[in-house]
Amino acid sequence: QKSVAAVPSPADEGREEFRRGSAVDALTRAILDHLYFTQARPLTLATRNDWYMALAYAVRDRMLDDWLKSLSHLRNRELKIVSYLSAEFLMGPHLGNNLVNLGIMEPAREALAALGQDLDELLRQEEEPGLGNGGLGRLAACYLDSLATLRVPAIGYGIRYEFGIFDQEIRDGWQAEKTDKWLRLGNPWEICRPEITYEVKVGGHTERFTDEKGCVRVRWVPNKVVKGVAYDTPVAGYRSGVTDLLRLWKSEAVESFDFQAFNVGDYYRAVEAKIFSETISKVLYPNDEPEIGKALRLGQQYFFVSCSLQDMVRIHLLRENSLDTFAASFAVQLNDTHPSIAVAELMRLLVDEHQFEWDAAWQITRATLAYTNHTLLPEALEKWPLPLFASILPRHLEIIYEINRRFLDEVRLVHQGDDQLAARLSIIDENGERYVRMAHLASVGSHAINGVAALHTELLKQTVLKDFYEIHPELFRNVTNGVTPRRWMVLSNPGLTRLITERIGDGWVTNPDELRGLEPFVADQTFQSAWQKVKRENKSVLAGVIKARTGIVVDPASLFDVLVKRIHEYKRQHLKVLHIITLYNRIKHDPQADVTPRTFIFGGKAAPGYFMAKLIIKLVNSMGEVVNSDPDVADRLKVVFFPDFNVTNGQMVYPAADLSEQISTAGKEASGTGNMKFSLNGALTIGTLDGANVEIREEVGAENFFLFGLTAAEVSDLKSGGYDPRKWYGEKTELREAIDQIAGGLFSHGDRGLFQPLVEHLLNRDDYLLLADYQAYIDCQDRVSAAFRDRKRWTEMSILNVARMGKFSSDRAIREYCSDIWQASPLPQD
Ligand code: Z57
Repeated sequence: QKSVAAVPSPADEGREEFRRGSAVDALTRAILDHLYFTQARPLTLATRNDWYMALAYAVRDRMLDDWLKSLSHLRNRELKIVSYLSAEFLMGPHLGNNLVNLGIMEPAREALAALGQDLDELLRQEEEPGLGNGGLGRLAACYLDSLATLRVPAIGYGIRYEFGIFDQEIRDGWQAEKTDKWLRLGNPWEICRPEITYEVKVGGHTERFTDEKGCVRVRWVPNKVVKGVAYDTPVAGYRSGVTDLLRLWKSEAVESFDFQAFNVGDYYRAVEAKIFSETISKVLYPNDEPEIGKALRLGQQYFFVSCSLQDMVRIHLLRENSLDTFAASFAVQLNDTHPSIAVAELMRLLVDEHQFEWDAAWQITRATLAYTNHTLLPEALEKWPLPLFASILPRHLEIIYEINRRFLDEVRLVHQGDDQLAARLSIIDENGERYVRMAHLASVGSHAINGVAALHTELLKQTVLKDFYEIHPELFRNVTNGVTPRRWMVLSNPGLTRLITERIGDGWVTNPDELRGLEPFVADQTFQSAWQKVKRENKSVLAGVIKARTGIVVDPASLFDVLVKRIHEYKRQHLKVLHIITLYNRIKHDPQADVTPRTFIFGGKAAPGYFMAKLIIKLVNSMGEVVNSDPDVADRLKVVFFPDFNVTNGQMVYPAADLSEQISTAGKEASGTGNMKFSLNGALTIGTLDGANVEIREEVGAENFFLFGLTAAEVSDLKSGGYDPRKWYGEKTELREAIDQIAGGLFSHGDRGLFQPLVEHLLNRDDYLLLADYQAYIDCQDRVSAAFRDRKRWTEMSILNVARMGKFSSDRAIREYCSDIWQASPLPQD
């Protein structure tokens, strides 16, 4: 092996050659070269990881042409850059996705086969970058895929956590958390940019001084300074010729700061400062809702926002010599309130560092920023205790006070005498202990505020942001979430992809409204059998994985009834448990009972500090043990808790589902995106009128969707009338029996204490109205069982679900953001 790495020549001739016939040869050569020159391994000693790395580098090389071309557009002042600020990017494994988007899956498979390697095995070798908790982080990843596919210049900015979301193990039925060491074997997809670094100040105090022009200015004297270093990952569009950028910041010590301390002999302090610096990007907070008062979390948010805005300022100044036109260069989207400190930081950069007048700076800030809200749960709205905020970001607190003063003055001018209104709108919560309300900061500092599903946006306007909506209705938009069909169909469900493409061509991958072209085949016998065969094969594959990971044997002919998502009481995993216990009891009461065989598959992580969520996991496993081992059940019901639900596992689960469980209390789930992944893969949904379920049902047709439960309006009426769960408990026999069994120790070897907190919660509070929705859910599940027995009808419904899901592509969502919020356009084709 003497040749240099076989990189496709940047010359067009080389790319054409590579894209056509000799792609396989070129890949073979490239893999061998990387094995030798990058991994420094002779063939005889190469491990599976060596092969994976060699392949990954060979694939990355093939992204460089488009990437470097796209990066050069960042300097083109005509093009607006979308900047997606997110504390989480749940990208999932890169290799498979890049092979799909570059269109080289088959050449890669062939090249490896000739080398005696199995592509699927190498795909499994990648440790996914789990830099997110759940829906919000995964949405950011889908949006990057769509931005690149739609040729929109974009940068995703976030944090390069050294440890992402923990790996979940199940021990004795309980969740155990294991540190996610995703960088252990190296990360071939990122490129460190040691020259792209910014300093970020922390703590200290502010001082006033008079500048050379005689103006009073503010100086922030921090007590710590840290450095952010850029790590870049290319994000290839689906055969679009554009590759966008994911730029994540790693925190490091600032050499100069260290050095000072070292000079005065304070070695220990210097090391301490280094440790503090490196702590900032150390670990992802594993909660799907905020922990208030965690200084490090605020430090993380400010750290990545400051690095990102400084980077945007640098890029803008490569295009223009003044920051006046900053808003024409960048559209900055705030993914929830986590990056909302950007409002104050952009003001600080403009006013303190670039000598802007307040009003001009404010105009630029609002024109640049827009805010997406992802939750209505009051406990999930971020707020920071004032003293904590002041100790970390003293200058920002002053700026926020000034923003707030001017904002409330305007409010008072228009709504004279309404002091209540001003107090409700204030960025500072003054009811008792004082807090900075981040959703208010984000709303005041943005030119657009959006919810993530139609119902969610309506409820936002009526509840958490009601006062903002009333004074500025023109700021509000809805952009219903979407997911990328590249990862969630083409990559994860090749069988279905092949079948669909045989019938209607492959245009649907970028234009999923073309899936409607499947409708003429709904009743077609041959097509139906092929459809069933694909689903059956996906179920068999999953059954194999379930056996390997849990030891439980499941029957691929049974109805795969799946509930996978973060564990949270509002998502009501325990309502599903009540359903399973009910079916179990029906069998126990009548061993001949006609129960449709089902496999119940649960998956999801609980926040490590969320006791009730962890208890729900234990309940699923304990109940499962009893049901699975009862001879009376005779394998008609099987309960599986699939450990460590993440993107990789999701790619196996969604394609194998018959039934998608979307059973949150109406009004609580902002959108949901798992609901879309299931339906796109031919699962039917049982769900409440919550989040995007409402729109999914509208699209697929009410007759192809199993609806149950209270509406959001009924939920709030019921609650305001004084909800008493005991009433339902008293009236519903099957419900009472199930709850009594949990309380009585049937699933805990007689221990009545174990699930008592859960039972007590249900009977005395039941915040999420499980008891009120129980009967409707059970009845609806009986309809599901009946429907599943009519195979032909079920298959038709499944096909229609896929055919009508086009709306839920993230491409559609991104087009809406581009036109309604960002005013951003695609790069012209070259
Ligand atoms: C998160 O994953 C979501 C909302 C949050 O406030 C936080 Br913090 C994390 C989720 C919503 O719960 C889903 O309903 C929604 O689909 C998703 O964000 C993406 O919008």
